[in-house]
Amino acid sequence: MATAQVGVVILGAGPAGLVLGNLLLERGIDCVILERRSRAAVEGRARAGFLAAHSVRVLTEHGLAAGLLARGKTHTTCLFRSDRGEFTLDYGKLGQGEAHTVYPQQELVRDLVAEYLRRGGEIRFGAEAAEVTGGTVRVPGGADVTGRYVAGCDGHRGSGRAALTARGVRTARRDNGVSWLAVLVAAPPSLDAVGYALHERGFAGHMARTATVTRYYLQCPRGTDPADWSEDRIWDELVTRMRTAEFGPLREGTVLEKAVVDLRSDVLAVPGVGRLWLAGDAAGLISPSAAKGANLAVLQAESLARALETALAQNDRIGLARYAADCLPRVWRAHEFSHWMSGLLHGPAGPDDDEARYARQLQYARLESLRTSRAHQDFFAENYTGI
Ligand code: RFL
Repeated sequence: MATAQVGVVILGAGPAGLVLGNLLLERGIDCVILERRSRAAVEGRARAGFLAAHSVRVLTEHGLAAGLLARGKTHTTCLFRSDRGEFTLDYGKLGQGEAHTVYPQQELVRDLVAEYLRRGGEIRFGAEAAEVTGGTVRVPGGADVTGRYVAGCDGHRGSGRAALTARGVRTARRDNGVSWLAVLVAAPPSLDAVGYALHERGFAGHMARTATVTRYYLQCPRGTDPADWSEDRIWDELVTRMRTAEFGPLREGTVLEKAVVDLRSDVLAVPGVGRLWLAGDAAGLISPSAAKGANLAVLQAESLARALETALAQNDRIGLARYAADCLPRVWRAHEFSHWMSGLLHGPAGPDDDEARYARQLQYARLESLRTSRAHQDFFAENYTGI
């Protein structure tokens, strides 16, 4: 059974779908969001935390930033550690002079859900989009929903992406071959900055989230089971890789969550065809090495809202073609930097042979260039904060 047609059916209530929904409502376009999980699950899922200046500008311009402006923390420095010492980059004074705002993704999602509902929007939680055909979305156990357009914002494993690839849209893909154990701990940040530690045992990272919660990353082999990492093992490894004997202790706390993230990236050749258009992780997955995923989701949602407004008002798809043309070069810049970061952070895996020694020396040379070259630092800052 099909319900009445809406302007846009949005799949997924993550950052991409919720920003898009809010921007469409602001433009007077009717939409409905289908989300397969419960509201509590969506609002409790801890992932990203670093919002680029562009994301903050978009959210502010559209009345979606009250929470992050009130509770987010500004970050302008990051530091690098290795057996050659430690240095800090004040990226807020380099490149374009931009900052990050640290605001946990689940809090942003909570704010976006509340604002979307306040604007009169409809979200169906527990409604999984099983299949997209033309403008119609099949929801098992519920009524089909039809829109003039469908926006697939349902992540990398969602139905939007599956429908596009089934239509022959091709993907460009890279597997970095490494994984990270992503850990969330109940402890205040140990550093004022994001910390990147290069170590022969593998990369370790420190990222602030809130005054009481910190995210840490530990590079681990592909196929790692998080259950093999006890709290003691996690802290022992963090202490070693973050070189606390040399640079000072970490503030330890209970491990709240641990998950393994494989560093993989891909981009669809076009983010939409006909009545189906994608944004966020659905359109492409970016490895978390440079914290770009949520920022690309906001960028694409803003651009897609504009394109859909034109398409609905003028009944043409020029705006949608422009969406692809505008976004893809920026997406690829983010991927290029993410790939560069990955090369900086990860030493060679496997035996200590000639190739491994060569790869490690390249890693140190890159780090040394970043420590000493103002041009390199400006490049870093521009790409680190830009989108
Ligand atoms: P999301 O957030 O995955 O939301 C998709 C939503 O769609 C729902 N869904 C469906 N609903 C209906 N029908 C279906 N068939 C559906 N299939 C799925 C899901 O339940 C979900 O609610 O995608 P979106 O909106 O594109 O947002 C992308 C971001 O979440 C992601 O890129 C970032 O979290 C990546 N990321 C980071 N990005 C940053 O910009 N800065 C960071 O600091 C940062 N840190 C991270 C990260 C990702 C991480 N993990 C877990 C991969 C840290 C980690 C550990």
